Amino acid sequence: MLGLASACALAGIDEVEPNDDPSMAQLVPSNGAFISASFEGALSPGDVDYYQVNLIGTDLLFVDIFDFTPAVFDDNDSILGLFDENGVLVAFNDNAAFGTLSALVAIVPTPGSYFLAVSGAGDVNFVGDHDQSFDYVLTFNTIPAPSTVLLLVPTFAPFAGRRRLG
Ligand SMILES: [Ca+2]
Ligand SMILES: [Ca+2]
Ligand SMILES: [Ca+2]
Repeated sequence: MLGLASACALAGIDEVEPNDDPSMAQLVPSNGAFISASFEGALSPGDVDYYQVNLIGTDLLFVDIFDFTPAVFDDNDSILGLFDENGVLVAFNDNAAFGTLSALVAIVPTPGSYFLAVSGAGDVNFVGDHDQSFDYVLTFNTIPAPSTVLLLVPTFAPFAGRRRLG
C-alpha cells in the first residue's frame, strides 16, 4: 500500500485505529466552516471506521471514497453513512455512479458534530458485518453558506459521480 499511496496525488492523514464507533472517531480538521481533508485508511473484515466532522451549519458536505485499483470498477464494495450527534442517520450511500464504491453529498443545516462511518457492503447497521478488505482514500469537502450552495450545486453535481483515483 505504501508505494501506491506515495505515488498518489491525494496524500492524506493516516487512519488511526481503533475507530470502530463514534466515541473513538477520528477528527476531520477544519478551518471554520471550510473543510478539505483526506484520510488514508484500510477496511478489513468486521472493521468499521468512524470520522468526526464538526460542521458550523448550512454546509454542503461532500464525502468520497476511493480505492487503489482505479481501473477495476467492481472489486471493492464500500458503504458510507453520515450520523448526527444522536446517532440518527442523515445520509447514506452504497454505490456511487459507477462501480461499488460510495460518495455522499449532504446538505447539513444544523451546526454540530457529525460522524461519517465507512464500512463494507451489506453492513447497513455499521456494526462490522462484512468481509471487505481493501485500502482506501476518504475525502471530505465543504461549501459553506446557503446562497453559495444554491449557485454551486449544478456546477458541483458531477463531483457526486467522481469516485475513483484516476
Ligand atoms: Ca480501518
Ligand atoms: Ca476501524
Ligand atoms: Ca457499495
